[in-house]
Amino acid sequence: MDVRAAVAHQAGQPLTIETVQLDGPRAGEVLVEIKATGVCHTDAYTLSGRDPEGLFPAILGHEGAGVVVEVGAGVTSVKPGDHVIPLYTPECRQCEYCLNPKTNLCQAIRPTQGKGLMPDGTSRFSLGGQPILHYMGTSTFANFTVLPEIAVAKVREDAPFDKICYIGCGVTTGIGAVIYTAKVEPGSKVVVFGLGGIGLNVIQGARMVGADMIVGVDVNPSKKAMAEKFGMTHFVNPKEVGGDLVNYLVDLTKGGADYAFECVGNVTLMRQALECCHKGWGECIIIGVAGAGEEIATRPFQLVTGRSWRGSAFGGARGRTDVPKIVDWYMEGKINIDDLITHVLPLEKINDAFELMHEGHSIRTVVTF
Ligand code: NAD
Ligand code: AHE
Ligand code: ZN
Repeated sequence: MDVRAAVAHQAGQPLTIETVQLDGPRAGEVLVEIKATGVCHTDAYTLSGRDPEGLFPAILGHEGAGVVVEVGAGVTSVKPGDHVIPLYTPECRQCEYCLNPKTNLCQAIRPTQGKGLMPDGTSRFSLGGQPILHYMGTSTFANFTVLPEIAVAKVREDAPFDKICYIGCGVTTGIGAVIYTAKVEPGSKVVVFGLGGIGLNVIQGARMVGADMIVGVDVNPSKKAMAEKFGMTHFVNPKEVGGDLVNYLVDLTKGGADYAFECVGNVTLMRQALECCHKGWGECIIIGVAGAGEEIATRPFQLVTGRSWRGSAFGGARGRTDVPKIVDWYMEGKINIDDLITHVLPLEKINDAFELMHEGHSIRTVVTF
């Protein structure tokens, strides 16, 4: 079938809106009509050429929501008409990883997903007879996409696509990092580096679990008001801190953070986020994605003395199990998504979403089809 997609032909070039061909779902796959998709910083990161796994030409996008149109042979968990959120972290419920409660990183299809292919090693998208690659197993910058059955979460049908698409990445990543990865306790002191689409959800999660002090760190002061609305108690602009940022944060938190979250993807901040943690127990959660070749460093003494670095992908959430619950939280008014969606654009204007992000004008832009 013909589908309308934003194609990334080359790193560093704008996306182009084109009609591409999409093959139907094969065994174990589902065809989904994408109704809305968010634009996450990770899409911009891959488009920039800094992603070691970035492949072109590809259809980016991993924060979508839509309706199942057709299912391939053997698909039992969803049917045409079901509302779904695509999952870049699938949940097969059978692999060694899914069976281990310590991780959400299902590896059932990770090798082919990282190569921009479906699990059978081929692409469903093509243009002029040449394959176009999938991205993160989701490719939501197209009005139809094909996904493995294990990579869709079935959600309630009264939830609006243009809001719940954000649960496909940013909301789950931020709130999940607090509740599933860090398991932040009530009364905690939390420091959040980066008050964008992820960091604001970390703040919202920290407030939900009853953190006492929620410090937000961002170089863009225009993020302050929104962060306060979501629960930030103290704002720090590193450009306005006279001396050393780590010392400043340790003083502010009277000894250091119980939990610090890096939501930017900057290795210098990853070090500062670790070092502002409390001696003996402070945990630094790395959410931000750093560019090819970049590495983190600290004095090993920081770890010897009880601070730890951990990472979180998709907030530690198991998509088919946890995403429907997060949609319920939204519908029950327990979490706020609406205020974080600052812009809504048609697919034809998707490049503006990247521009708004780079200029620091948006939190989340949602593209509707
Ligand atoms: P964003 O662009 O919306 O937000 C980034 C924020 O960081 C902005 O507010 C910006 O002003 C701030 N910032 C930039 N440089 C800074 C600095 N030196 N000091 C303090 N603040 C600074 O991006 P986002 O969509 O929130 O994504 C954030 C990061 O999280 C990206 O690296 C993205 O790739 C990553 N991410 C990871 C996961 C995961 O599962 N681990 C999921 C989604 C996104
Ligand atoms: N391809 C990059 C890594 C990108 C990355 O870390 N992705 C996160 C999700 S970001 C969503 O916005 C993730 O889930 N990682 C786990 C995984 O298996 O990809 C690189 O450095 O190669
Ligand atoms: Zn994302």
